[in-house]
Amino acid sequence: MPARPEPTRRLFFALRPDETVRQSLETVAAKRLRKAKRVPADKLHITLAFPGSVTQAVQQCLEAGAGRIVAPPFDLLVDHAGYWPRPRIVWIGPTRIPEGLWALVTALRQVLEECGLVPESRPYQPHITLARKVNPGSVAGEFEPVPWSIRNFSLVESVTDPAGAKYLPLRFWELEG
Ligand code: 2AM
Repeated sequence: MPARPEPTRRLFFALRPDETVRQSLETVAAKRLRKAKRVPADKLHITLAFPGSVTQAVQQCLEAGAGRIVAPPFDLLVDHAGYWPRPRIVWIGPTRIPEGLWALVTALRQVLEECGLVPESRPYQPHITLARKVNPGSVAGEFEPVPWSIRNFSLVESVTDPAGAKYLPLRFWELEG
């Protein structure tokens, strides 16, 4: 009998806003995207690294690696909006990528590699997806920049059910230094 494939979980490392920042991001999204179906407020985040579907052993490796990261807290300013035509995504993000964010993303990419995952070849573009499958016409206007103090990072599981993907935060690690 063929061996059953090992169960996997779809994981990503992310920055998750606290309630105050979440409300500010949601206000921006509501103003910019009056008509489009928006990403729900509790799903707003910045992906740091994307392991994708992994086995339990790889997950353990990723968690151990994340726990060894030594990186300082940092601040960022979400002050820029963009549109990617191919996935038809509207997003917002920081114009300036702080040193601390580079350090964290570089460290996480290294952890993924150490755990045997294919290295990410695309340059890192921090973004908060506000809506998918929308037309460029729905992007309009300036917005009040949102300051965000990053004090920790999370491991999140994306679970797909008939109602769409749910994001379940599994663990978080404090930034210190
Ligand atoms: P998105 O915000 O641009 O959609 C869960 O799916 C999270 O992982 C989402 O934030 C999504 O980014 C990101 N993600 C999905 N597929 C990805 C991939 N192949 N590479 C990097 N990030 C990905």
